[in-house]
Amino acid sequence: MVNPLYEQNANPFEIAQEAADQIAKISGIQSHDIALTLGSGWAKAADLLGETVSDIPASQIIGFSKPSVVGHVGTLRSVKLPNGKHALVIGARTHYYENHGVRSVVHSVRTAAKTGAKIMILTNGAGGIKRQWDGGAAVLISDHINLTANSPLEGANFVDLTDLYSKRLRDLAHEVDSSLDEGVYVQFRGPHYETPAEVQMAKILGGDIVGMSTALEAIAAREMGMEILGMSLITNLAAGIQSTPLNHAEVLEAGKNAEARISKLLAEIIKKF
Ligand code: 8IG
Repeated sequence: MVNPLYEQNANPFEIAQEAADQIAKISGIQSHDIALTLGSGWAKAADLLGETVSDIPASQIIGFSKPSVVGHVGTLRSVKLPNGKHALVIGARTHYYENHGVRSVVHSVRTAAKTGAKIMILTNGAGGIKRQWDGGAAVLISDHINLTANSPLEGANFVDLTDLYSKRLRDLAHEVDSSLDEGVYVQFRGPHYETPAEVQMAKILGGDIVGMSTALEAIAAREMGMEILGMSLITNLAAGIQSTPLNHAEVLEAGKNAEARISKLLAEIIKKF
């Protein structure tokens, strides 16, 4: 079936509502409180959060496409947290570089909002511009620079992005781990990694982290009125900051090594919400 989001005249919010209705029906959970997108290196967090009520292949839900990247899982999981709240764990991220359009990129976030989620946690694996982040550091995203030259918003919708990455939620994260650094996330289009010159550009612009996701999703989440927490796992130093070439296998390996630690951290942070 062709993804209905590709139809020029489709209403992406209606399709997100339909997706949310399907999730409610399959999981039996009428409303979720928070949602998490788990990027590279963060997948284990899903198992630590609480009791899995339902694990739904994303391909069963309208508007979701199959993941195209090894290391990205493709399910939507409804988890009951120890405090009784319900979390929707999104293991199915569509990246901008897949060329399915921005509507597909942010469909999961819009769907999460339609399930009732008021808090959106966006995680990713990313490159670090700060040398001290070598070795699997988890970093809170304080702001972003969107270098995709695109927006998930359609029409004259002038959404405010001041405090896009909630100070309140970052403060709660710091209550769990006061040593957590913060940084500005720069979304590049990908899928190629940056040249060293582009990394220097990002640094001069005020960036600390380079990645290929999250910024467009955060904008869509804010449009939906959600409060956003962003976290990057620095799996590699950005090109030119580290002396050796980047490769995807090493990135996955670094993610795996950090996975248990950062997943536990995320689970602890969520308990505060
Ligand atoms: I993991 O160095 C991961 N994702 N753009 N640059 C960009 N994305 C990334 C990187 C990186 N590492």
